[in-house]
Amino acid sequence: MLDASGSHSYASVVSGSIRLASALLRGRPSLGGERVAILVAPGARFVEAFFGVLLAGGCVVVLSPLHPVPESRYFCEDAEVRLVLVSAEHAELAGALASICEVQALEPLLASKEDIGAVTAAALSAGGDSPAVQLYTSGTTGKPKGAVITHMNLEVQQELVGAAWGFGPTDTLLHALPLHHMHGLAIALLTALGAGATTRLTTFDAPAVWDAMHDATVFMGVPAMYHRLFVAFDAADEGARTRWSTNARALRLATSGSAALPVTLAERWRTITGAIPLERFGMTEIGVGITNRLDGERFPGCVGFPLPSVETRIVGDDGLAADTGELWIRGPSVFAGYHRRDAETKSAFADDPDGGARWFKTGDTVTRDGSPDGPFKILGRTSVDILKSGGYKLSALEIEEVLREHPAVAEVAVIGLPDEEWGDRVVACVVRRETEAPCDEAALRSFVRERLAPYKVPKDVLFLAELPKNTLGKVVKTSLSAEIRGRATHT
Ligand code: MLC
Ligand code: AMP
Repeated sequence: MLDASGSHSYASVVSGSIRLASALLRGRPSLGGERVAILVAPGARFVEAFFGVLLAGGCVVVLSPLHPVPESRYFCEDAEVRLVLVSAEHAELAGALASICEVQALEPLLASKEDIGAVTAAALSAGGDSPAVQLYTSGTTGKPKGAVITHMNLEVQQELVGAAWGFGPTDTLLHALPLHHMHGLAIALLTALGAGATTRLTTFDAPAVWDAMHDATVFMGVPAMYHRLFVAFDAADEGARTRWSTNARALRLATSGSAALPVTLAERWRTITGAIPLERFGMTEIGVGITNRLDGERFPGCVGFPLPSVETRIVGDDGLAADTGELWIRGPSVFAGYHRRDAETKSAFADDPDGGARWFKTGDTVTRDGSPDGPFKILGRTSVDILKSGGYKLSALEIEEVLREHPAVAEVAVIGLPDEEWGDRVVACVVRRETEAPCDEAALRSFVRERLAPYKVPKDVLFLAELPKNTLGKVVKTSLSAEIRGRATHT
């Protein structure tokens, strides 16, 4: 493993994890699925913290420094976290969580004494269907939900994705994805670790990523990263462009996921490297479900074919199988459910009409390109309230809820407008309350920024006299989007 502090062997990372697990157990047989939050910068210490909690029988909740305190508090409270492990660089951030849970510095625990016997017993009692990770994902009900991912889910993912993409010990994965989501954590990091590959963990910076490709074999990104790479490429001098394209051509694999990769971006990558990125479809709740083939034809604008053991069904509005409709998925990589949200877990699944295992309803509208056996094509979300900005799933309702707390906001509707850089550009349409002192776009954006991650802050706030509503008084977001897009084309 390569990080800002240097190179770390598997043996040293495993040993750090065992020392942490020994310290966490403190004489207990196992943490028994207890949620332990980690707030650690990308690097070997993150991996030690992650596996240390798992080895002790705990379930990891990954916190991010991107989240302001109210959001991190929400994750800890919702997950019933009792302990947060924090690395030195984030000590100040974690201080604010000390009133709701115990906060411990990670580094001294990583230096504890190894108790192999206790750790082995705890690790053996975990695994299978016990919870390994709780990842927060936005839904159609306001606040993010904790998706409980089991050890078995992770194992299956690691094996399926590793095999499908030909991962092995000679690979070096260039990893610049955030670690608090499925893509960075499991699809990228765990796949590489499972295959015994080298992982270079870093934060995303386009020129640095182009440079770091020189000793990598695999790069995984979201479309917004490819967009940024091209912006940096166009701004670079001839020498850098030649070097960067040589680096990128030498990669054996570049993948894209978490949002639709516009064909223009795919083709731009082809111009620079000779091939389009390998696009695949995934979700927090299922990991990667569908992927273009490593060695087969890659279909621009399509996400390919289900991985082995992943079963799919396309379902129309009438609940019957259809050519175009909602994608349902089932298989061993599908998550266990949302933490302490039985009703939402129940409504996320559908019974099988033939009496088989239940299906997970993805909320994505899909079809198969060309023929019923053709590659899957994602056509969009079934709900207008779920947005994808730069690969992050956002709930329009969560952002609206926050804006509604502002005294000058009488009504608000958050929509996603198509955007080359972000996929969905988050726009808040606000009707101001007449009685309050006037408030402007900057004030509302900073109001949201204090409460939610920066990537959830609306890029634009538009002040309108009224919002279009149906006869039941509900805002018609499709009309609102059309109206705003119409305005943009006429100005
Ligand atoms: C950053 N900003 C964003 C944003 N990322 N705004 C909207 N959407 C985003 N995704 C904002 C910043 O807050 C800042 O705002 C401004 O844009 C410039 O920020 P930056 O510092 O230049 O951005 P950067 O940190 O470089 O982030 C860009 C990015 C990042 C593309 C690297 O968004 C990213 O890491 N995306 C990956 C998300 C991801 O991993 N999703 C996986 C979900 S799992 P301001 O106002 O302060 O200037 C999943 C399953 C699956 O989907 O299938 O994979
Ligand atoms: P998340 O909840 O953050 O895991 O996001 C999952 C969602 O990302 C899916 O339901 C899709 O809407 C979207 N998604 C992931 N991969 C792709 C892709 N290749 N093309 C289009 N949408 C995608």
